[in-house]
Amino acid sequence: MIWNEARECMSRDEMQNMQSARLRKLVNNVYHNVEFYRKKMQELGLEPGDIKGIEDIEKLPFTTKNDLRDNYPFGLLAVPQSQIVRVHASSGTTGKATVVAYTRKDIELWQECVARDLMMCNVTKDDIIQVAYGYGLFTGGLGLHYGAENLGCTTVPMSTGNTKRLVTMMEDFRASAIACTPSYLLHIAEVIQEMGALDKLCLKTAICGAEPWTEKMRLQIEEKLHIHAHDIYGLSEVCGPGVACDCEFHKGLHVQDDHFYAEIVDRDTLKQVPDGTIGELVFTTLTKEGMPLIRYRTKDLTSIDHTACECGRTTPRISRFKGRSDDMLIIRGVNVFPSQVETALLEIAGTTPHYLMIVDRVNNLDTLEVQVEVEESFFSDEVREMENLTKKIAAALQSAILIAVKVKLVEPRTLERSAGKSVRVIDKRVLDE
Ligand code: DLL
Repeated sequence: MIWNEARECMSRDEMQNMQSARLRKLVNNVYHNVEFYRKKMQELGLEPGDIKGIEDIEKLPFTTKNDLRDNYPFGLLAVPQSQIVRVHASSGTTGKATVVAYTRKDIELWQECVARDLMMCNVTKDDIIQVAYGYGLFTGGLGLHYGAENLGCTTVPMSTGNTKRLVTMMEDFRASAIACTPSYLLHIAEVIQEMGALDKLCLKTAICGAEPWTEKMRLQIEEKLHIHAHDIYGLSEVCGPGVACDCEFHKGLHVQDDHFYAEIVDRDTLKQVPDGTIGELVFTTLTKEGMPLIRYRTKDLTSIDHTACECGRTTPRISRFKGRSDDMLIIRGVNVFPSQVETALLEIAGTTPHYLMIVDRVNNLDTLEVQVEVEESFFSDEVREMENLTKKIAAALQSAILIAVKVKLVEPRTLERSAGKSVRVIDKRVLDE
């Protein structure tokens, strides 16, 4: 079953009963099969029988990325390695990769979650979908691929790179959906424009995720390509894409919470916060077999809403991501998120969503330069016009992030494009250390 009305439209009480039963089973399983969790629970004086239902989840210890690294590669398996049929890994910028391992049932569960998400985006078996996330250790390509096949879509494993060929095939195959990072889709849109292909395409839906993006950028993609764009979220540690996705109402991302139990906790106290309050997203994988995780701290910042959605689903919704707590820059003591810069830029006519923030330290003072690509028509020889635009952007950024910013306008298509996750920040302060 894919559109799982029984699960996605359950009453909260019914869902909590199911989650409680699953949590009890999970805790019992990890206590007996994963030494790391047994030790952590023993340190807290906890036994499996102390966890009676989902309301007891706060008693359980957290798991962090460092715990995964310390147990690299297979120290957190809850089953013998012979039952593992697939491994993925995310590289990370420091230290060892974090590895995730799946049993056959885990892969089936993952496929079902991605298929449910695609249905949320109104994708059906009649669609032809190009999967343009990277294939390989990254979960994006294979995750979307198996989910789309599970739904019955005609699935084209494009992977990334060779954007012209992608556009040609989009036209020739009459592809109606594409799955890729939002920044790559913006680049694809530029190539479509260069090739004069827009009117020849049948594209109607994009399923974008794997990196933070703003609602404004989503609307801009919809407008440029005349399509519906959806936000899909996931992380390899929990399974990959398919953990949450937004429906046609775009009022938050529905979490598949029969499998992934979401909590939002205060970043300092690590206590749960009420609905609507921003905090760190924490997941417990209720049904995974190979490498189940308890209270995994994602570092992603969002809030949760347990009210039913206009689409009829009762699954909780998490708000569009504000960023990651570790993406947050502290510049001259002020917290700055790249998403604030993106939102401010997209308000100003003539700018594009292609920008790069360069943070440096000169004479012990932090500096921020924001390079912004401007539209062709605005990049004129009129020095005064350019100066005015520069001043306007600097003022808008200063009021958005509360620190002075040096703005540098750059010509269209000069900032590097990425087919995977985009690079928005170069922090020279860190690199110099
Ligand atoms: O990025 C899985 C994925 C693939 C999601 C394709 C969606 C589509 P990781 O490489 O482990 O897995 O990176 C996970 O990426 O903790 C977030 O910080 C960020 N992220 C993922 N989706 C979104 C999104 C994949 N829709 C990390 N909005 C997560 C904002 C996202 N950030």
